[in-house]
Amino acid sequence: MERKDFIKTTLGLGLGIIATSNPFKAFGNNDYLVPDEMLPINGKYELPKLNYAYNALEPYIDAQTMEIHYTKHHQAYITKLNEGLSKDPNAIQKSLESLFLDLDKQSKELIPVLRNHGGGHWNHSFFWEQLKVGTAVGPNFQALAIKSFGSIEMFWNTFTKMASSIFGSGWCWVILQNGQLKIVNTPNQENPLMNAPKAAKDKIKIVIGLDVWEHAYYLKYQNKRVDYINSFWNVINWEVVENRII
Ligand code: MN3
Repeated sequence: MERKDFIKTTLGLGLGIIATSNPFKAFGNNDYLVPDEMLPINGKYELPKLNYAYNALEPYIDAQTMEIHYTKHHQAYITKLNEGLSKDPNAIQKSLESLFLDLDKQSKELIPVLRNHGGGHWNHSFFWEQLKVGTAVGPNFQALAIKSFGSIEMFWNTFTKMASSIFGSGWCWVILQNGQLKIVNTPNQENPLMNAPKAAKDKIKIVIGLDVWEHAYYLKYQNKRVDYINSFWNVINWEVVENRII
Protein backbone atom coordinates (compact mmCIF):
# COMPACT_ATOMS: atom_id res chain seq x y z
CA MET A 1 0.00 0.00 0.00
CA GLU A 2 1.31 3.45 -0.87
CA ARG A 3 1.99 5.80 2.00
CA LYS A 4 -0.77 8.17 0.93
CA ASP A 5 -3.26 5.32 0.72
CA PHE A 6 -2.17 4.14 4.11
CA ILE A 7 -2.62 7.56 5.67
CA LYS A 8 -5.98 8.02 4.02
CA THR A 9 -7.21 4.62 5.08
CA THR A 10 -5.97 4.78 8.63
CA LEU A 11 -6.78 8.40 9.36
CA GLY A 12 -9.83 8.72 7.13
CA LEU A 13 -9.19 12.37 6.50
CA GLY A 14 -11.79 12.49 3.80
CA LEU A 15 -10.03 15.22 1.89
CA GLY A 16 -10.17 13.35 -1.35
CA ILE A 17 -11.81 10.43 -3.01
CA ILE A 18 -8.94 8.75 -4.75
CA ALA A 19 -5.40 8.72 -3.45
CA THR A 20 -2.80 8.86 -6.17
CA SER A 21 0.93 9.45 -6.24
CA ASN A 22 0.19 13.01 -7.38
CA PRO A 23 -0.03 15.29 -4.34
CA PHE A 24 -2.73 17.33 -6.06
CA LYS A 25 -6.10 16.41 -7.40
CA ALA A 26 -8.61 18.18 -9.54
CA PHE A 27 -12.21 18.85 -8.61
CA GLY A 28 -14.14 18.70 -11.84
CA ASN A 29 -11.79 21.06 -13.62
CA ASN A 30 -8.21 20.27 -14.39
CA ASP A 31 -7.20 23.86 -13.83
CA TYR A 32 -8.55 23.75 -10.32
CA LEU A 33 -5.79 22.05 -8.44
CA VAL A 34 -6.26 21.75 -4.73
CA PRO A 35 -4.06 19.82 -2.38
CA ASP A 36 -5.40 16.38 -1.65
CA GLU A 37 -3.02 15.62 1.13
CA MET A 38 -0.91 18.72 1.51
CA LEU A 39 2.81 18.21 1.03
CA PRO A 40 5.43 20.77 0.05
CA ILE A 41 6.89 20.65 -3.47
CA ASN A 42 10.68 20.74 -3.35
CA GLY A 43 10.42 21.70 0.30
CA LYS A 44 8.10 24.68 -0.28
CA TYR A 45 4.38 25.26 -0.07
CA GLU A 46 2.82 27.48 -2.72
CA LEU A 47 -0.52 29.21 -3.22
CA PRO A 48 -3.00 26.72 -4.70
CA LYS A 49 -4.34 27.82 -8.06
CA LEU A 50 -7.85 29.29 -8.12
CA ASN A 51 -10.06 28.33 -11.04
CA TYR A 52 -12.19 31.43 -10.71
CA ALA A 53 -11.63 35.15 -11.06
CA TYR A 54 -11.50 37.43 -8.04
CA ASN A 55 -14.89 38.88 -9.00
CA ALA A 56 -16.55 35.48 -9.55
CA LEU A 57 -18.15 35.50 -6.10
CA GLU A 58 -19.69 38.96 -6.40
CA PRO A 59 -21.84 40.34 -4.89
CA TYR A 60 -21.39 38.04 -1.90
CA ILE A 61 -17.61 38.24 -1.65
CA ASP A 62 -16.19 41.28 -3.41
CA ALA A 63 -13.23 41.14 -5.81
CA GLN A 64 -10.98 43.40 -3.74
CA THR A 65 -11.42 41.27 -0.63
CA MET A 66 -10.76 38.11 -2.64
CA GLU A 67 -7.58 39.47 -4.17
CA ILE A 68 -6.12 40.80 -0.91
CA HIS A 69 -7.22 37.76 1.05
CA TYR A 70 -5.69 35.32 -1.43
CA THR A 71 -2.54 37.12 -2.58
CA LYS A 72 -1.60 38.84 0.70
CA HIS A 73 -3.11 37.06 3.71
CA HIS A 74 -2.89 33.51 2.40
CA GLN A 75 0.57 34.10 0.90
CA ALA A 76 1.83 35.44 4.24
CA TYR A 77 0.84 32.22 6.00
CA ILE A 78 2.66 30.21 3.34
CA THR A 79 5.81 32.32 3.57
CA LYS A 80 5.99 31.93 7.34
CA LEU A 81 5.14 28.23 7.19
CA ASN A 82 7.99 27.65 4.72
CA GLU A 83 10.38 29.59 6.95
CA GLY A 84 9.44 27.54 10.00
CA LEU A 85 9.51 24.18 8.21
CA SER A 86 12.91 24.89 6.64
CA LYS A 87 14.39 24.49 10.12
CA ASP A 88 12.87 21.03 10.58
CA PRO A 89 13.94 18.58 7.84
CA ASN A 90 11.94 15.77 9.43
CA ALA A 91 8.63 17.65 9.46
CA ILE A 92 9.05 18.83 5.88
CA GLN A 93 8.65 15.20 4.73
CA LYS A 94 5.20 14.92 6.27
CA SER A 95 1.80 16.16 5.15
CA LEU A 96 0.22 19.05 7.00
CA GLU A 97 -2.69 16.80 7.97
CA SER A 98 -0.46 14.23 9.66
CA LEU A 99 1.41 17.00 11.49
CA PHE A 100 -1.87 18.53 12.71
CA LEU A 101 -3.09 15.19 13.99
CA ASP A 102 0.15 14.75 15.96
CA LEU A 103 0.57 18.41 16.82
CA ASP A 104 1.43 17.79 20.47
CA LYS A 105 4.28 15.48 19.44
CA GLN A 106 6.11 18.18 17.46
CA SER A 107 8.93 20.34 18.77
CA LYS A 108 8.02 23.40 20.79
CA GLU A 109 9.44 25.59 18.00
CA LEU A 110 7.33 23.88 15.36
CA ILE A 111 3.98 23.77 17.19
CA PRO A 112 3.18 27.50 16.85
CA VAL A 113 4.38 27.47 13.20
CA LEU A 114 1.96 24.65 12.41
CA ARG A 115 -0.88 25.99 14.54
CA ASN A 116 -0.74 29.51 13.09
CA HIS A 117 0.83 29.36 9.62
CA GLY A 118 0.25 25.70 8.77
CA GLY A 119 -3.37 26.16 9.79
CA GLY A 120 -3.52 29.42 7.86
CA HIS A 121 -2.36 27.70 4.67
CA TRP A 122 -4.50 24.58 5.07
CA ASN A 123 -7.66 26.43 6.10
CA HIS A 124 -7.51 28.96 3.28
CA SER A 125 -6.80 26.25 0.66
CA PHE A 126 -9.82 24.37 1.96
CA PHE A 127 -11.91 27.57 1.92
CA TRP A 128 -11.13 28.61 -1.69
CA GLU A 129 -11.87 25.13 -2.94
CA GLN A 130 -15.48 25.18 -1.76
CA LEU A 131 -16.54 28.57 -3.24
CA LYS A 132 -18.77 28.93 -6.29
CA VAL A 133 -21.97 30.82 -7.03
CA GLY A 134 -25.04 28.93 -8.17
CA THR A 135 -24.74 25.29 -7.12
CA ALA A 136 -27.51 23.41 -5.31
CA VAL A 137 -27.33 21.41 -2.09
CA GLY A 138 -26.55 17.80 -2.98
CA PRO A 139 -28.51 14.72 -1.88
CA ASN A 140 -25.87 13.36 0.52
CA PHE A 141 -25.47 16.61 2.39
CA GLN A 142 -29.22 17.16 2.48
CA ALA A 143 -29.81 13.71 4.01
CA LEU A 144 -27.12 14.28 6.63
CA ALA A 145 -28.43 17.75 7.51
CA ILE A 146 -31.95 16.37 8.00
CA LYS A 147 -30.64 13.49 10.10
CA SER A 148 -28.42 15.75 12.22
CA PHE A 149 -30.44 18.96 12.53
CA GLY A 150 -34.00 18.15 11.41
CA SER A 151 -33.88 20.22 8.22
CA ILE A 152 -31.58 22.26 6.01
CA GLU A 153 -33.08 25.43 7.54
CA MET A 154 -32.28 24.26 11.07
CA PHE A 155 -28.76 23.31 9.98
CA TRP A 156 -28.25 26.79 8.57
CA ASN A 157 -29.74 28.52 11.64
CA THR A 158 -27.33 26.59 13.86
CA PHE A 159 -24.39 27.35 11.58
CA THR A 160 -25.09 31.11 11.51
CA LYS A 161 -25.56 31.17 15.29
CA MET A 162 -22.29 29.30 15.85
CA ALA A 163 -20.31 31.40 13.36
CA SER A 164 -21.72 34.61 14.86
CA SER A 165 -20.67 33.54 18.35
CA ILE A 166 -16.92 33.45 17.57
CA PHE A 167 -15.19 36.02 19.75
CA GLY A 168 -12.36 37.66 17.84
CA SER A 169 -10.86 35.73 14.91
CA GLY A 170 -11.55 32.13 14.02
CA TRP A 171 -13.28 29.60 11.81
CA CYS A 172 -16.66 27.89 11.87
CA TRP A 173 -16.60 24.30 10.59
CA VAL A 174 -19.07 21.62 9.62
CA ILE A 175 -17.61 18.22 10.35
CA LEU A 176 -18.88 14.69 9.85
CA GLN A 177 -18.29 12.42 12.81
CA ASN A 178 -19.93 9.09 13.59
CA GLY A 179 -22.46 9.63 10.83
CA GLN A 180 -23.60 13.01 12.16
CA LEU A 181 -22.89 16.54 11.01
CA LYS A 182 -21.59 18.78 13.77
CA ILE A 183 -20.72 22.46 13.84
CA VAL A 184 -17.59 23.49 15.70
CA ASN A 185 -15.63 26.72 16.03
CA THR A 186 -11.87 27.04 16.29
CA PRO A 187 -9.90 30.14 17.32
CA ASN A 188 -7.36 31.92 15.10
CA GLN A 189 -6.03 29.52 12.38
CA GLU A 190 -6.72 26.28 14.20
CA ASN A 191 -8.88 23.60 12.61
CA PRO A 192 -10.69 20.46 13.77
CA LEU A 193 -7.76 18.18 12.89
CA MET A 194 -5.68 19.93 15.56
CA ASN A 195 -8.38 19.82 18.20
CA ALA A 196 -9.71 16.35 17.55
CA PRO A 197 -9.83 14.10 20.60
CA LYS A 198 -7.37 11.28 19.96
CA ALA A 199 -9.92 8.47 20.02
CA ALA A 200 -12.11 10.18 17.48
CA LYS A 201 -9.49 11.40 15.02
CA ASP A 202 -10.03 8.61 12.54
CA LYS A 203 -13.71 9.42 12.25
CA ILE A 204 -13.57 13.10 11.41
CA LYS A 205 -14.19 14.52 7.97
CA ILE A 206 -14.16 18.27 7.56
CA VAL A 207 -17.00 19.21 5.24
CA ILE A 208 -17.30 23.02 5.22
CA GLY A 209 -15.18 25.81 6.70
CA LEU A 210 -15.95 29.51 7.00
CA ASP A 211 -13.26 32.10 7.62
CA VAL A 212 -14.68 34.46 10.23
CA TRP A 213 -11.66 36.75 10.48
CA GLU A 214 -12.48 40.40 9.85
CA HIS A 215 -10.04 40.40 6.90
CA ALA A 216 -12.45 38.01 5.14
CA TYR A 217 -15.33 40.47 5.09
CA TYR A 218 -14.54 43.89 6.55
CA LEU A 219 -14.12 45.84 3.27
CA LYS A 220 -17.64 44.94 2.20
CA TYR A 221 -19.54 44.19 5.39
CA GLN A 222 -17.64 46.23 8.02
CA ASN A 223 -19.10 45.31 11.43
CA LYS A 224 -22.07 43.39 9.94
CA ARG A 225 -20.59 39.95 10.43
CA VAL A 226 -23.97 38.24 10.33
CA ASP A 227 -24.61 39.58 6.81
CA TYR A 228 -21.31 38.06 5.69
CA ILE A 229 -22.20 34.74 7.30
CA ASN A 230 -25.61 34.71 5.64
CA SER A 231 -24.08 35.57 2.25
CA PHE A 232 -21.80 32.53 2.56
CA TRP A 233 -24.80 30.32 1.80
CA ASN A 234 -24.79 31.72 -1.77
CA VAL A 235 -21.16 30.84 -2.49
CA ILE A 236 -20.84 27.34 -1.08
CA ASN A 237 -19.84 24.96 -3.86
CA TRP A 238 -22.15 22.09 -2.98
CA GLU A 239 -20.51 19.83 -5.57
CA VAL A 240 -17.27 20.06 -3.61
CA VAL A 241 -19.15 19.48 -0.36
CA GLU A 242 -20.69 16.30 -1.78
CA ASN A 243 -17.23 15.07 -2.76
CA ARG A 244 -15.98 15.72 0.73
CA ILE A 245 -18.62 13.61 2.45
CA ILE A 246 -18.60 10.54 0.22
MN1 MN3 B 1 -8.50 34.50 6.07
